[in-house]
Amino acid sequence: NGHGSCVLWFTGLSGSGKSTIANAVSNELYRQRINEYVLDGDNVRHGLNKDLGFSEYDRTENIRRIGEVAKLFVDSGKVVTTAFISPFRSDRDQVRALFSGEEFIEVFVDCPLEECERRDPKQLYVKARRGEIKDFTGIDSPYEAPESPEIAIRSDQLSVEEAVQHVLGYLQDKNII
Ligand code: GGZ
Repeated sequence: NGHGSCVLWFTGLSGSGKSTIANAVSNELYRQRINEYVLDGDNVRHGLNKDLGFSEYDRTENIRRIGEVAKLFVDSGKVVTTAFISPFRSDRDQVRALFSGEEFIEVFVDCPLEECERRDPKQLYVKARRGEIKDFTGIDSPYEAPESPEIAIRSDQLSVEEAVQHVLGYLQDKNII
């Protein structure tokens, strides 16, 4: 297992491309025989965190638990990729504090709200605008963008492939992979 361990903590709006890019990074790491794992809504919000919704308290607890799980995986030697909106700066900073200096890599998937709304793959923004979903991030619940993320990706300007190369290049520069 000749590589370092870290968490790639993706953050960004719904529809920004977090999950798509995180999963593409994961596939490339796997192809390179790197011991990796992805935490996302599919395997966390439906299981460990199925008691949580989208209130401010619940989101903070969601992120706290995911941070602790990510720490366990990093301690076991993995490269962990997480894909959650994680809208609150203080929550992300609390997770960062669980890790040593170079282990926590914040990846800001930066996409203008207008573009996320244009994409609206699950029609959630339409529903939020109509008031059918309350506390929707970017509409009536805040998103606090990272101030100094290790990696920033303008997902409306880069292809998924380019985004993946950006992340992999960072890991190579830091001698993690
Ligand atoms: C934001 C919501 C909401 C509300 C349901 N606000 O695009 P998606 O569908 O697949 O991703 C969103 C996902 C966000 O869950 P996270 O665990 O990443 O959020 S957080 O980090 O803030 O805890 C969206 C769906 O859940 N979803 N209701 N009100 N996103």
